[in-house]
Amino acid sequence: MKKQKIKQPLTVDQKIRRRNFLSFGIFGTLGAAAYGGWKWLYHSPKETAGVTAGAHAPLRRALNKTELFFRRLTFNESHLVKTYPVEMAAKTVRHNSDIGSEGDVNIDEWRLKIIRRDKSTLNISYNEILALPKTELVFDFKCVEGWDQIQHWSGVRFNDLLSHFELHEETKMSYVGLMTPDEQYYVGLDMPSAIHPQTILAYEMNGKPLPPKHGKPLRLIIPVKYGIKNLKRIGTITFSNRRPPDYWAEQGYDYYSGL
Ligand SMILES: Nc1nc2c(c(=O)[nH]1)N[C@H]1C(S)=C(S)[C@@H](COP(=O)(O)O)O[C@H]1N2
Ligand SMILES: [Mo]
Repeated sequence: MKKQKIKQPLTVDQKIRRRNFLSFGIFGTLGAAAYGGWKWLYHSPKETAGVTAGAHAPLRRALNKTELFFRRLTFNESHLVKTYPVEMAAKTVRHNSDIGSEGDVNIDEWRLKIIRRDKSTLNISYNEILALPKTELVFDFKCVEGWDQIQHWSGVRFNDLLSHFELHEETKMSYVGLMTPDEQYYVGLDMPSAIHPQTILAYEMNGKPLPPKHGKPLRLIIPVKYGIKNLKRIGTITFSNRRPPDYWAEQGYDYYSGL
């Protein structure tokens, strides 16, 4: 008679060994895949330094897609940033870097230069800006370096300035570029953020004309963005359908820098 092999139920030890084998197999494979992916990204070419810099090209492609996704999902012109009663505004306003806005400036000689779509330019004096409708804003200013402060700014809403000077064709473009008079500091903004109702060209801080270190005579205040985009001492404004140069994006910071 042939001996029949009876299938025995697995012992506890066998079960454990089998499960260990399976888990190590699965985690090992996932780990190897993750390592392979990381190595691929690590060795992938860096993006060509231009408007943005410092990231590996595939990562930048992913970042750009993520930016568009969140812009479409979360940005809404009618959504306002939280504002505060004026008494809550800091009396001693924090100060950060002064690239392109060091020292003083002569207000009588200063002009805001706006380059229209057709390349013709507008040269606007300080007094012409003061004559436009005034908007006040008390909000929590946030710097990427990790500080924030409730501050009080006033000036002309950027959108009001655009309508006053009939820059309708320009608002149909995708981006706005701002530069200091010496072109040492420059930022690029997407049009929806630029024409947001709380984006202002400020000439006052705590009800007084801007001191030189806070952007005399005119600075950008854009609460939907981090501090880096709030350019001090505006010299020139341009419009384009391609992203304008941006000082910090060239150093590897996020181009959009939205909140
Ligand atoms: N011209 C110019 N504007 C600038 C900067 C700069 O270095 N130069 N720094 C930016 C940064 S990083 C921040 S946080 C704010 C700080 O503004 P404040 O100095 O008025 O606090 O200005 C922004 N605008
Ligand atoms: Mo900043």
